[in-house]
Amino acid sequence: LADTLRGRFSEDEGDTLVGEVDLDRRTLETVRRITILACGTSWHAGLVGKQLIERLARIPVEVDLASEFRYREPVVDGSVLALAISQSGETIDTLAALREAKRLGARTMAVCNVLGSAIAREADDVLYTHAGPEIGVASTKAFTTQLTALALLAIRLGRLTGHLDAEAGRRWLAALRELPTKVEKALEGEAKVVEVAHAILQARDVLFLGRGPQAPVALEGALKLKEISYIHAEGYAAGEMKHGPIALIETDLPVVVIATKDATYEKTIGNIEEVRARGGKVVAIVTEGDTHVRSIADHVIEVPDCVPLLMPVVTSIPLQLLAYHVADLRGTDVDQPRNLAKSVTV
Ligand code: F1P
Repeated sequence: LADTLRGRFSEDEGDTLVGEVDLDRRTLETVRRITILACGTSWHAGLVGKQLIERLARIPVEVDLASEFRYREPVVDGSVLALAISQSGETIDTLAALREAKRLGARTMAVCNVLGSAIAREADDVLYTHAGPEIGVASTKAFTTQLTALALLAIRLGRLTGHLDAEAGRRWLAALRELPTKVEKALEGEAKVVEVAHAILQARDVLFLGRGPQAPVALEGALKLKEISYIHAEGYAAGEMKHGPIALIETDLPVVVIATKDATYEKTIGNIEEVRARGGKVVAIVTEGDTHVRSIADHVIEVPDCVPLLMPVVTSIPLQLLAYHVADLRGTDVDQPRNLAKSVTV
């Protein structure tokens, strides 16, 4: 994280991405819409990126599954900025989607971790995450650094569109700079995560719920658990519960709810109560010091507070740790899960 953030600020302007992305006000005037293209974990990062860019820069963003992009007729032209997100920079579906967007006239940009990778080479601009090599197949630090890079991009876009003034830009940057310390603090909660891992070890299914910025984190928490522990897990935006998934809740089903303190807190408490009323076991990820959720959840994992739109960087830490410990206790190979490749190139 610290490497992602290093050297990207110009203090006076509250400006970001200095020397990385060649995107000026004039170029941006032609951009009416951003289309994010990504697969898997990177797609989840894109869903958070959409919320960041729309909030900070007021540019409409759509998030496409890169693996689907070629199979429809996307409305893309020179007014679109196609933003490919890929840890490896080699994912074939993301590369093909980027090429297709380029063919249709879009300006292109990539958020990649691997220097000189195919997607990084072919995009007009690259924002490297500098996360270092990912040892395991499942993306972990790639995800948190993608979120950080997308926040930097959103701040930059906000400054260019004029939606963020210099003071607001500085505040967002200050919040970003605090993230490495908050992540360290979240990692200190590992003992509690191990306890939860023991509690859900025998589960056949696990649900993950989150709202607003935490909805994509719920999807990511579920993906991590399936990828490395092979437990069936599903993530949902909490508001979707009553539209179907609530039928799945039965006695002892573990439901991981991200219930940190933001504007959606009260609504999410409502979901915890719905789960409890049906006998589900609630594992809540909460803001440090929250006593209310502690009184209604079966397990509570605390994380330090920060700006809600940056909070996914912090809340994803206990979920990654949970997947890791469950997998480790079940004896699966956490670095090389069955059937998965680090770069999906076919
Ligand atoms: C995309 C991805 C990863 C996942 C696994 C398979 O990779 O879906 O998110 O963890 O490695 O590929 P990338 O395009 O981000 O490299």
